[in-house]
Amino acid sequence: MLRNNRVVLGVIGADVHAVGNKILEMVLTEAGFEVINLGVMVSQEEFINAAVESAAGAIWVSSLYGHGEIDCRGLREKCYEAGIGDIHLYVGGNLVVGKRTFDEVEKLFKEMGYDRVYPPGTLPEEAIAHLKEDLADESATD
Ligand code: B12
Repeated sequence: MLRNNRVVLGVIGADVHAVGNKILEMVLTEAGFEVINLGVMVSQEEFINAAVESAAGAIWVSSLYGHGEIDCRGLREKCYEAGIGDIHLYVGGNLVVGKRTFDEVEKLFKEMGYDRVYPPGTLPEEAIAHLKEDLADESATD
């Protein structure tokens, strides 16, 4: 049994790329998750407030326009401050601009406290399988 099937979803910062967000909402919903979709141009505070209010098991952050490193930094710290430090934080999209390998990008975002980091072109189903594993592991240790 999964402890919690609620996922807060949104596109962080001043980013207006809306299509992937809609697709993620649809695929997560079809997979049986309850999605709290904050849409585009979402601040860190809005992610945190929605996760606290809904007692979500995970936050899925998208960043498509290249400013992910700035926009995403500090979200884990804000989770701790809000008392949800152990929530699963996933991030995906076009996270940085310039020539960096995905290994470098993944390392950077993991150091910022993200549990899972996805490159452009990731199929949502892949991340959904990870989410199911992560939430199932958690309920096994409850
Ligand atoms: C359409 C588009 C726009 C439209 C957006 C309209 C709208 N309201 O949606 C407009 C014209 C407004 C736009 C503007 C800009 N854009 Co634009 N845009 C695109 C374009 C052509 C398609 C985006 C799209 O819809 N893709 C289809 C969806 C289905 O894919 P997706 O968004 O990647 O999402 C999927 C995956 O990434 C993944 N995913 C996403 N998030 C997450 C999160 C998790 C947890 C997981 C598991 C998976 C996941 O799953 C999603 C579903 O399959 C892309 C190029 C491209 N081919 O991707 C550029 C692109 C994203 N844009 C880009 C840029 C630079 C900009 C601008 C900065 C341009 C400018 N100088 O003004 C502005 C930024 C405006 C802003 N404030 O956001 C760059 C980003 C570069 C980077 N980050 O490396 C791209 C890649 C173009 C390029 N090659 O340079 N853009």
